[in-house]
Amino acid sequence: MANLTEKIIAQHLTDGELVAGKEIGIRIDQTLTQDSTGTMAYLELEAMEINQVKTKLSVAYIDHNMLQAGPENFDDHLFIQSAAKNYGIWFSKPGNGICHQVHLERFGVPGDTLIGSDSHTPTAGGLGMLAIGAGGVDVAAAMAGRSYYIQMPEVIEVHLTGKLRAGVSAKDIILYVLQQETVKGGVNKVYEYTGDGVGSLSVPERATITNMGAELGATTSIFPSDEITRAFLASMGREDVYQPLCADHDAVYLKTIHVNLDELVPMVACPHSPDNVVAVSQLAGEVIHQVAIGSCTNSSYLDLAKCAMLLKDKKVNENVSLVISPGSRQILKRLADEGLLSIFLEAGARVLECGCGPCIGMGQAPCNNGKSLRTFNRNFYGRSGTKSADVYLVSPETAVASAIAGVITDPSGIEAFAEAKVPDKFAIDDNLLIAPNEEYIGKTALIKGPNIKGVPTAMPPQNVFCAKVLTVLEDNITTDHIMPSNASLLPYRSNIPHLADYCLTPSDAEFPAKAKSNGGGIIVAGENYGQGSSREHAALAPLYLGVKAVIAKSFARIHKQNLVNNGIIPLTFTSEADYDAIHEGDELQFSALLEQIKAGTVIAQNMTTGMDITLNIELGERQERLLLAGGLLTSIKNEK
Ligand code: MIC
Ligand code: SF4
Repeated sequence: MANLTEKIIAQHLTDGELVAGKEIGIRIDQTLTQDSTGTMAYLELEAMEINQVKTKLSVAYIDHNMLQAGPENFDDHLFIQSAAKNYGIWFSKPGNGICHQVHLERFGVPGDTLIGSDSHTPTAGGLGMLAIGAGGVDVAAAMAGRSYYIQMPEVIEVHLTGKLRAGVSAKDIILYVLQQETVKGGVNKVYEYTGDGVGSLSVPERATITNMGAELGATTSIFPSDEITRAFLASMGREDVYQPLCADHDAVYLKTIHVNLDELVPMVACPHSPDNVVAVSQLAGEVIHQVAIGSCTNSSYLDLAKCAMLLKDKKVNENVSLVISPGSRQILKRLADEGLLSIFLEAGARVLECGCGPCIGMGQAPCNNGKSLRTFNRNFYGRSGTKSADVYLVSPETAVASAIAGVITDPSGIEAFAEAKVPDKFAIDDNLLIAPNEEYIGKTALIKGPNIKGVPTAMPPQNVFCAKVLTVLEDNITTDHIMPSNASLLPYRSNIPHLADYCLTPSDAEFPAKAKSNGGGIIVAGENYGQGSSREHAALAPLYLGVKAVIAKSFARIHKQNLVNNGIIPLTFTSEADYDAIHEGDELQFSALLEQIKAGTVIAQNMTTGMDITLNIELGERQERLLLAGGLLTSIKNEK
């Protein structure tokens, strides 16, 4: 009576038991990194002093930092390439495509485990993989052959029945689930998709859904591996890795969410949160300035072919800028071979590189007060590069229909999309993939440009200390708030001293200055602190600034682990009402902290108000050991 998640975890279990809430270790078959988290991950791997990766397969992608406005990004690419060569890792050159799309096409294996230094790694759940996003140092540790640790998740069933109607898309399914579950509903949960509706969705459509499961805060999302999976793998020339996988018929779930695809309508996530979802029809007629189609959520061949079908013999509205970024070169080539690229060009679309591009603010920032419709997964405040812009997340169908009309348009009932078909066979394009070569493994010097600085060293927590509350933040603070990413900051992902000057500035412009003048301190926040990206920079920059602890109502999963990995203490309020009892500038005194961490309850004496605040620290045994040792890297170094 096991569900699919339990089956794959049971096959990979190295530590612990399959009891929800308990910390477990799992063997990792595959890893992926991308460039904006990869520079740190490979510096950390270097510090682990191994000769060669111990996984079945590891891939280093370049897809985020593709704008080369100075030498920094290219220098980082060369560093990652040299690390890939030295450690026996596949290297996907810039221009080859977005890590999650390429991984699905060229490497994903049903039933295997994958961790990636990117929060959207669960995309590969569309193929029946157990794929989880993690901080760079966790991915480095997995490459070094160590187990990956998570809290054994609870599993939620999403039961799909019926079939999507014309103009309604896989994206609308996940937007609907987000509306129900919210951005914090999935913390330490896995969403497992079942029901006869699953059979009507191709692998890239399933991957759209598992991709955006990251926005639920989920550990991952997963689809069964079935004949559709076999057909997808066959189209990629990889049928040999297929195996059928599904939950037992009497599998047990925490709860079931029912989605009737026959009744679903096009949905849109409004600014500034992916769970701020309403029906597209409610916004119909709103004037827009930009439409962007792409990102790891919606850049498959099918997504783009659907758009081309509607654009045929039509023009993009004169007041709209339409940009397209295909998910991989293979997709771009197929669009070109089939004449679909010409449709985009003739309609007036701008075709960008195969990469993350506008999704991570690498170009295409909207105009001031602009309304931008995007097929992406995140619309956090300021992420587009324009603070006054409003970003709406939609399906490719809604995006393209709106680009033509110049206003938000409900694509329900448009039959033209159905002319797009998933191909039986792709012409494989591995030109920009470099395979590991035994000849260079363990013998290649790492090339480090001048912008590549070291990894800040975390220290074990002090038993007694007093520190100032530097800032008090609201609920749902994202990692984009903590460590903003845009075209000017992304080139510094390997330069923490530089990045630290921007830490938390979208929420509190004075934060870096306050942290520096106080010699560090404490962050206080509301619920779901650290949601969003896997970037460990959101812990490394605070570490560099001397942040010792974060006290929040609750934490997002990856960020909490990133804090522990970097020796920053993640504390939660025993009574949420105490959030109101701490103010910026208050002095908090901790006494006998080490014993209290072990006991799971920490007392902070508010020296400014005279009040004692009881805090929880919820860590698995291994997490506790790591924290007390001063983080993962320090603990690995100590072992040596
Ligand atoms: C994102 O979508 O926010 C990113 C950029 O892909 C991040 C990784 C990063 O910050 O480098 C993610 O999702 O983990
Ligand atoms: Fe790239 Fe955007 Fe996907 Fe992150 S969410 S991996 S930035 S495309």
